[in-house]
Amino acid sequence: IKRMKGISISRPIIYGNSATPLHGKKVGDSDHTHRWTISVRGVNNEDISYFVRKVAFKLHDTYENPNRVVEKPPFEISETGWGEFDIIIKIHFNPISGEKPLTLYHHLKLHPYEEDSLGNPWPKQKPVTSYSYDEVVFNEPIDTFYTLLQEN
Ligand code: SLL
Repeated sequence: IKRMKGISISRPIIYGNSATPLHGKKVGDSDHTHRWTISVRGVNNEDISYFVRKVAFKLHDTYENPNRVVEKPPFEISETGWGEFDIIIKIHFNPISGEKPLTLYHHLKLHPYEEDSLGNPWPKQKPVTSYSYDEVVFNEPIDTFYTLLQEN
């Protein structure tokens, strides 16, 4: 294998969650109040599966099977629940990259601020969202991986 000395290449990703209230609709016999989705995706929903092999989401231990692994896009998990907590996101890259997995943290957000940006109360059906933008930087990438990144 040949690494590209002195070269860095990066790819943007967006990760985070959206959430909507259940408004009293019962999910089984649970006390869940919200439906939410946590996701890792490309900018403008660009397919990231050429460099992302799989994504592992570690949920709060109150969830059944809190370790959720998504092997193909969309890299997301949808659930219902009642509380906010930190989700550990582990991104595994295409094996040809030789890269170690990248760990990210996201605080699941269910509740809006009191008002929207115009000072109006948050509309009851408007999803609450919390997303972060990040650049995944590959330092001295393996040459074949570098080529793959550039071709996509
Ligand atoms: C804490 N913020 O840190 C709280 C934990 C956990 C949320 C919130 C349970 C889902 C289920 C759920 O919504 N957990 O019943 O499976 O202590």
